[in-house]
Amino acid sequence: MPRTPATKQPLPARQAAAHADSYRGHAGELQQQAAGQHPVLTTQQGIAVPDNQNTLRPSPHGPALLEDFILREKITHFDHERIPERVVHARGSAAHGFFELTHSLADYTTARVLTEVGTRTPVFTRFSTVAGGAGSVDTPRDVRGFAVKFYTPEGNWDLVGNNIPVFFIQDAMKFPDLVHAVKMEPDRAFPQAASAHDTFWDFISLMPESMHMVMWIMSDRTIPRSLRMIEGFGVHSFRLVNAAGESTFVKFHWRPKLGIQSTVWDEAMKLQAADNDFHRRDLFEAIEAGDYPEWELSVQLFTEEEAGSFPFDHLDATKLIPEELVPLRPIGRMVLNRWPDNFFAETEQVAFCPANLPPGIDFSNDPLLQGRLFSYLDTQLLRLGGPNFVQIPINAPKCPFAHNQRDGHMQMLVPQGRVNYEPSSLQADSPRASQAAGFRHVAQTDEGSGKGRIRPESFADHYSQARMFYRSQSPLEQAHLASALVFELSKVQTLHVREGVVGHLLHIDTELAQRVADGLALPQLPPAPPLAVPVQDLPPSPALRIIDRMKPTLQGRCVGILVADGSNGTTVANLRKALEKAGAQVKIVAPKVGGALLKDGTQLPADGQLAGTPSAVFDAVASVLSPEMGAQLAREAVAVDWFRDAFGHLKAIAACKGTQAILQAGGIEPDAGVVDPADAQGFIAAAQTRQWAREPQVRTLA
Ligand code: HDE
Repeated sequence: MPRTPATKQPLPARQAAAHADSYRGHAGELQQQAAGQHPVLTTQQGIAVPDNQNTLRPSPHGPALLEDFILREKITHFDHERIPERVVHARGSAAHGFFELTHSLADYTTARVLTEVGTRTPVFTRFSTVAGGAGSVDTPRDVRGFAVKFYTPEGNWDLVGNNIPVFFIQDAMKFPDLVHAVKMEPDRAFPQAASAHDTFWDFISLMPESMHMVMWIMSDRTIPRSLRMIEGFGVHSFRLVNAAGESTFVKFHWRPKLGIQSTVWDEAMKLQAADNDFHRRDLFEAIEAGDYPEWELSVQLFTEEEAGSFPFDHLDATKLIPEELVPLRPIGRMVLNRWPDNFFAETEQVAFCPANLPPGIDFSNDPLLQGRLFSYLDTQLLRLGGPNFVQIPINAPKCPFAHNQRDGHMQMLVPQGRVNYEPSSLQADSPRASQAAGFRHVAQTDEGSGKGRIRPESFADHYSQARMFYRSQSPLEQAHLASALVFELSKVQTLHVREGVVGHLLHIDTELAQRVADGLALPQLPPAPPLAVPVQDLPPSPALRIIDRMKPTLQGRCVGILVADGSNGTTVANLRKALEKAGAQVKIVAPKVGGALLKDGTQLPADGQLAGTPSAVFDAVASVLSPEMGAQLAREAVAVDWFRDAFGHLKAIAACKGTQAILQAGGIEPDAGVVDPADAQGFIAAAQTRQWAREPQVRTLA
């Protein structure tokens, strides 16, 4: 007999049953709240479950019985719920939608997705950060993955890009080293989701080809405000192939309809604390509200001869082709209009691969792309457990398919017939290869000089485009970039690594190098590393800026209005109406989540509690407070921070008279971006952009 502690006397059998029932009954009552016809809960084998709350045991305090197949099945399945996360791009958010072609590329390609104007091709698009694990935050300084799976009538096309048009390295051979260097350090397992540490910058300081990418990652591009406001790039040159077999090089660009917008660095850091899921929530809420994010797809097309005249190699993924050199041609739009039904089944299990191309699109010889063609399938075999992952609904093509691949782990299909090989003569409907419909590889001649671990000489210029990028930025963006380098290198403990990076900057721009050296308090400028080829002064490309390209609109933006007991309801209602009319989403913030008792005696519910809803989550803020509540909140650090941060993050503020005490407590000297909430139009005009003119007042622009 099992011993029972004195305080736990065994209950008589009937009493124990009643106890279990009452527990079930309680859970049942809670479940009653969800209306509807509930199906009977079953095991995976379809056996109805009599009780989903209590383990099978021989007596009320007896051990669990091994016989309890319901418990064992439930726990075993749970134990196996996790699969390996992606080695890079582990944290992501995705949505369903469509791609609609607006301009045919029939002169250049046979791919139906790029020739049938007006056709809507279903897509699934996943955005990701690169370095952090699946449970890391949404807003670190990091590249964003921008991967689109087009379910075309000729098979899946995966355009697996990033929000930056270039990459760190020129050859796939270096990728594992790059990723090891940027991920958390192996002996200490930190930092998570951050490049600001020794191993990353050590690698970078020894990798001159990464300098162009370094300019991009230190720019505001890597701290986006919203995934709906990022660009996307296919990065590599691909080829389009037309019916005559002629090929044209192509680069793919996604441009967000809402314009590009980033945060400022202090805001990005505060967002990390405020909401780990800031970007995921933003995308979810926009889609739920029917405010569907949209991007325009454009192409840059160029011939082999034109490529030969560029002052860089178009097969080198550390180089971009300036829009001023090869203009962008818009060809279609992508709209994301449906959140996945299930995160794991879709967002986690989706498997993108740059090798998935329909006939009419082909690869180029970019050595980085060539390595990627191998890597994605290989990693997915491990991550998704075997060769049948294409049968998972999110990965399966939506066009007819027929092949002789059989068996393997988790085979979900039930192939019919005797024939699973080719050539064969026994079955009339067994699949056959087709020259006419099949994928066409562009015939290329490459005389070559023989086998070897070779890098072309045309890949040797590592600094000219880095210089072009830096010099194309506005003065504020240059200052942000310099500050980002100072921030990152200040987290690097090894002096020679800091110096090594500054040495490279000398080849990009001496003033930038000096700024960073000053920011790090280096006693003198370190030497620049030797140059393989001279740095060219390429013409600046204004299209590379982002500050000028934020759209002056409240569409897609969110404004927080702070209220408290005694607030004037009419002012709040008028402001809200005007903001919503201008396209903004409005959220009410109050000291208590139940809301505020307004001056007119009505209760205004809040969307967020002040302490848990910092101003960093909004694009602009307003407050309507009575003088008494203003004075009271001026003594609350969280209220003072609300305004001080909004001001420091260059946001428009609509502050009523009652709020003045809080502004004073925060040391805020109102400027043109601080208006009265009664002036709704003035506030809307100010909220459509950031208050860039304020920036020199709130931080030192090194
Ligand atoms: Fe990736 N990359 N990558 N990458 N990549 C992966 O594939 C790899 C590169 C990109 O939302 C992995 O299924 C190599 C460039 C995105 O699921 C892996 C090289 C670009 C995603 C892999 C690169 C990308 C990945 C990890 C250098 C922009 C996430 C899990 C040769 C053009 C896709 C997986 C998603 C994911 C390998 C470089 C974009 C390990 C070897 C350049 C957006 O296979």
